[in-house]
Amino acid sequence: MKLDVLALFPEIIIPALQTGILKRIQDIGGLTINVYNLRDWATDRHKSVDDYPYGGGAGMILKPEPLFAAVKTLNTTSDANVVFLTPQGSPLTQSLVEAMSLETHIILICGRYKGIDERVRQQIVTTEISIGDYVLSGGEIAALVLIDAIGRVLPGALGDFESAHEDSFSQDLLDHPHYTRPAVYEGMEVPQVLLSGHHENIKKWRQVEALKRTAQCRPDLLQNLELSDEELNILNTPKNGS
Ligand code: 6GU
Repeated sequence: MKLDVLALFPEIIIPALQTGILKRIQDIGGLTINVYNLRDWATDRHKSVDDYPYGGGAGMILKPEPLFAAVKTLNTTSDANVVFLTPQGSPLTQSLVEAMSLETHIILICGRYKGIDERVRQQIVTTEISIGDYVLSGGEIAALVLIDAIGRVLPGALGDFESAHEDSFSQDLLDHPHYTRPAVYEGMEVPQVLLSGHHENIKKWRQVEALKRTAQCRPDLLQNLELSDEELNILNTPKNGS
């Protein structure tokens, strides 16, 4: 996969791409990331990328010319998914991340200021994504969130032991609790079943805990699920539904 990023502050993004799993996936050739400064496509002698909004009001708007020119340069085969990161976009979810991880060329446009000229949205943007219901000062951090989420599900990014299949959300539930040594820490014990070596029981315990935790912390996630009678039973049993 190739990822081109258009940003006004590339320096926010570049260092994060050189660490951990994002570095590994690039090193093994699973992902090529280029970060560009939108200002390089500015057309006037002041290198301006923004201008005042027609009709007045507070805040500046990203001008159309640099964005049209940049996307024309980068989208050579005209088949890229041109993604605009904006609080007005569709919410980013793990299923959207997984769908995007199958694409071959993504261009990320990081917004700044009040927004972008509507003609850019209509003519060249193919997908609009928000990373949550709050406002960031720019799309760079949102782009990093998206790049990280995509990068880690690409083949080879995670080792066998950290496989993405067991992630939180991989079965539309939050993750179950985890424990490591010692078995007793300051009087607090690790649940006995995890020490039992009984794989079936451990699996069952984890499923129950994931379900309970989801019911407690994110009941909204359960609305979208078809729960089995057994699962409903677990949630309706007072000792479980704690
Ligand atoms: Cl993608 N951009 C900005 N500026 N703010 C956001 C966002 C994106 N997603 C949530 N808030």
